[in-house]
Amino acid sequence: MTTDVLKDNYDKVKKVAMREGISLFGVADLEGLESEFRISPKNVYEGLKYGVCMGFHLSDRIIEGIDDKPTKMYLFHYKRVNILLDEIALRVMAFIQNQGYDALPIHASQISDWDAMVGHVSHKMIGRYAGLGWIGRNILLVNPQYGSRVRYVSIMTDMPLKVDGEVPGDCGSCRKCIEVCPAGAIKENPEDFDLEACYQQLKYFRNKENLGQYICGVCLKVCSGKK
Ligand code: B12
Ligand code: SF4
Ligand code: SF4
Repeated sequence: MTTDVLKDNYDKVKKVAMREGISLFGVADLEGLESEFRISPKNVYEGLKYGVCMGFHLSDRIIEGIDDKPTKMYLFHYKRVNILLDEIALRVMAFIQNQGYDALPIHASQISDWDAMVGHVSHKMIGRYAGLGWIGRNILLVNPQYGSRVRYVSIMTDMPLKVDGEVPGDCGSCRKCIEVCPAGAIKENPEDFDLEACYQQLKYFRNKENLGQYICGVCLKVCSGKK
């Protein structure tokens, strides 16, 4: 496969995604990451070597409205953005299939295993290898431009594409999210993140604030990227 074909395919898929309103687009090489997929049977993902990750920059105005807990406006926004991302993924998937290749959409926010609290494939992992950002102290994917205020969706495909690859970046001296997290879940190192504390806080918000969803948004608000 020549680099021209890879770039041409990449440009075509990116154009479709951007036309649909996507803010961030990147492609990851998924070879060697199969152990991270929680999809069965295996033939569903076999041979899909490329991961297309697409991000939607959330409304800064809505995020700015969050103080120490999620707002109703954030709840509605969260739901609509998930629907939009899933629809965009379907359109991009259809485009790829119409070109004669296979494409597997990974839904924006589906939990496939509630006990393990995981989805089929991690968008943060694909996004990281697609050059869209780094894993921050809040363990979210932090994009240099939009910070953590981005929601993602991914597509796995066998369409040969130019790969972006991981780009360097880290939180540096920033510690804003550590200070504001109501659960005290965020630590100096992402590896020490207290997932159980975060989950219990989201459960509290879901019940006490009558949201019906595990959302928070406090660590998104302070992680706004460079402007
Ligand atoms: C289940 C889930 C949750 C669970 C717990 C998740 C968990 N186990 O970590 C709960 C309910 C607690 C939760 C909370 C939140 N979530 Co959530 N969640 C998910 C979901 C559906 C699945 C995540 C999953 O499979 N995790 C399993 C672990 C293994 O993977 P991971 O943590 O995603 O990624 C790690 C590994 O891949 C590893 N890694 C990275 N690269 C590599 C490479 C190799 C080789 C290896 C081995 C590992 C590795 O590091 C990553 C970061 O720690 C995803 C959607 C998706 N499909 O990705 C959204 C998602 C992660 N959530 C998201 C968000 C925004 C939130 C909340 C802010 C809630 C809200 N919307 O207000 C909080 C934030 C909490 C926090 N600080 O992380 C966004 C993150 C966007 C971003 N900018 O990063 C996602 C991607 C949804 C989306 N469509 O955008 N979530
Ligand atoms: S708020 Fe600062 S420390 Fe926290 S994840 Fe974002 S950049 Fe990193
Ligand atoms: S989602 Fe809320 S509770 Fe969880 S780490 Fe972020 S600020 Fe803390």
